[in-house]
Amino acid sequence: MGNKKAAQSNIYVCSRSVLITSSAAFILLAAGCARTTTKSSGADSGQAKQQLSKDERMKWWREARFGMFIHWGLYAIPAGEWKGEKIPNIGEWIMENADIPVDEYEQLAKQFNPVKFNADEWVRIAKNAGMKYIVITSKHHDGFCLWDSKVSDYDIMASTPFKRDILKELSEACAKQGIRLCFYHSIMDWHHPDAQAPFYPNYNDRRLSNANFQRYVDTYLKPQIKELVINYGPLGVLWFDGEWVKDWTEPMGSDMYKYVRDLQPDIIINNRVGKGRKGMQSMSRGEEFAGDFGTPEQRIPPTGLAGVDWETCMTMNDTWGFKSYDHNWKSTKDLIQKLADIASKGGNFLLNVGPTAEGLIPQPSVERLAAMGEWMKINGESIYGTTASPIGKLPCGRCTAKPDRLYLHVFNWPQDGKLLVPGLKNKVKKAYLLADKERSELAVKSRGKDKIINVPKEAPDKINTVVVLEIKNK
Ligand code: FHN
Repeated sequence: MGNKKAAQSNIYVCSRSVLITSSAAFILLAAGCARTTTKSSGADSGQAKQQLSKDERMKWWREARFGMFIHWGLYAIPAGEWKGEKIPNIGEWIMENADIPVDEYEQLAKQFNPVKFNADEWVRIAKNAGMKYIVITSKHHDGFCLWDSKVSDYDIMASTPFKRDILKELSEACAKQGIRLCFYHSIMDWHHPDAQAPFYPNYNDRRLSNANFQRYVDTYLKPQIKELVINYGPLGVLWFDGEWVKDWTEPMGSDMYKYVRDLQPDIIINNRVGKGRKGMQSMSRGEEFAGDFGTPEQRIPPTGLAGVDWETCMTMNDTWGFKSYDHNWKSTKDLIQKLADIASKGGNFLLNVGPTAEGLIPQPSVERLAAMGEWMKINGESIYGTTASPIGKLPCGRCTAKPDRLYLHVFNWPQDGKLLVPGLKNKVKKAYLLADKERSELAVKSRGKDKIINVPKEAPDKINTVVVLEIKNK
C-alpha cells in the first residue's frame, strides 16, 4: 500500500489537475503493472506456500529504486567490429547485424577467457554506486549461456577456456555484499535449431515461425530457467526479453510466469514474459498480460505514474554490450538527474554496463558510477523508499515523497535564493538542506497556493541539491 494510500491520506492539494489527467491517461496504458494486490495469473492465490501478496513481494524492489544492468557475453570479443568492419547498432546484436552464421559465431566461445573478471569487484562497483540489485544477462539473443548448464554445451563451462561459472561467482559475491542478484534471459535464441537459428541471416525476422518452437520451450527454455532459479537463487527478478518472436504467445507467457513463481514464489518477473508490452515505452497494455512491472527502454515516462510499478532501463553510452569505439557516454550530471527524475515519477532506474571481453567494466562507467555513489551517500534518503511526487514536476527540478516529507531535487538553483514550490498548501513544519548535517532551518513563506523557501545564494551541489520539507499532513 505504497503511493496510492499516502497520496489520498496526505491531500497535498495540487492545483495541477492537468497533471492528474495526463498521468491518468498513462495509467490507463500501464494498467498491466498496477500496484494492486489483485492476483497476477493466480500465482498469488491460495496455495499455502505463496505467502506474500504482490505488495509484499514487490516491497524491496520498490524501495531499491536503483539497479545495475549487465550485458556480457561473446559479443564483447568482436566489440562492434567484424572482419575489420565497424558494425552499426548495439554491440550485442553483432551476430544479426553482421549476418554471422551460427557455426562461425560459435567459434567466439573458444576465445572467451575473461581472466580479469572479478565478481566481488563488480558487485562492489554497483554497491558503491548506491545500487541495490544487479540484473545480468544469463543468456542473450545469441544463445550463449554464462553458467554451467546441464541442458546445453553452449555455455561457459563446456565451450570456453575460462571454465569458471560466472553466475555462481556473482551469486556468491552478491550474497556476501547484500546485493540482490537477478537474471536477464532471452526468449529469442539465434543459436537453438528449434528457435530462431534456422532464420539465418535474419534471425530477428518477426514474420518467420519454427514448427519445433514448442519443443525449444519445453526441452530447453524452461529447463534452463529452472536451473537458474533453483541453482543460483533465490533471485530477486527474472528479467525476460526477446518475447516479440512470432512463435511466443501470451498463453506461453502466462504459463512461464506461473512456472517461475511456482519455482520461487516471491520472485518478481518483468512484463516481457508475456506479449503485453506496447512498443519501447514498454508498459503493459492491460491487467490480463503477465508480468509484475513495466520496462520502458532508453526512455523515461513524461509524467508520474503513482501506483504503477515500472523500471526504466538505459545505456550509459549507445550500446548495451561492449563496443570498443562507442565513447558517447552520458554525463554524471545527466545520470544523477535522470535517477531523480525517474524516482520522482515512482519508477526504478536500471543502468547498464557492458564489460569487456577481459572481464572489466569500462573505466568511463566505473567513474560515473563512483560519482553517482558520492551523491547517493549524501542524498540516498531522497531516493530509496520514496514515492512519486504528489505535486508533479517543479520549475527548479523534481520532487520525491515519503509520508511525512517531500524531497525537492533542485537542478536549477534560484540565483535570488528564493526557491518556488508551486501548489503546495500543506503547512511546512521544517525545511533544510539534506546535505546539512546540522539541518539548520530554512525560512518558508506562503504566497497564495505556493511556498517560497529561502535558500543560500550558492547551490551546495550544482548537479542536484536536495531540500527537505517536513510536511504537516492535513
Ligand atoms: O534486443 C534487446 C537489446 O539487445 C537489449 O538487451 C535491450 C535491453 O533492454 N532489450 C532488447 C531491445 O528491446
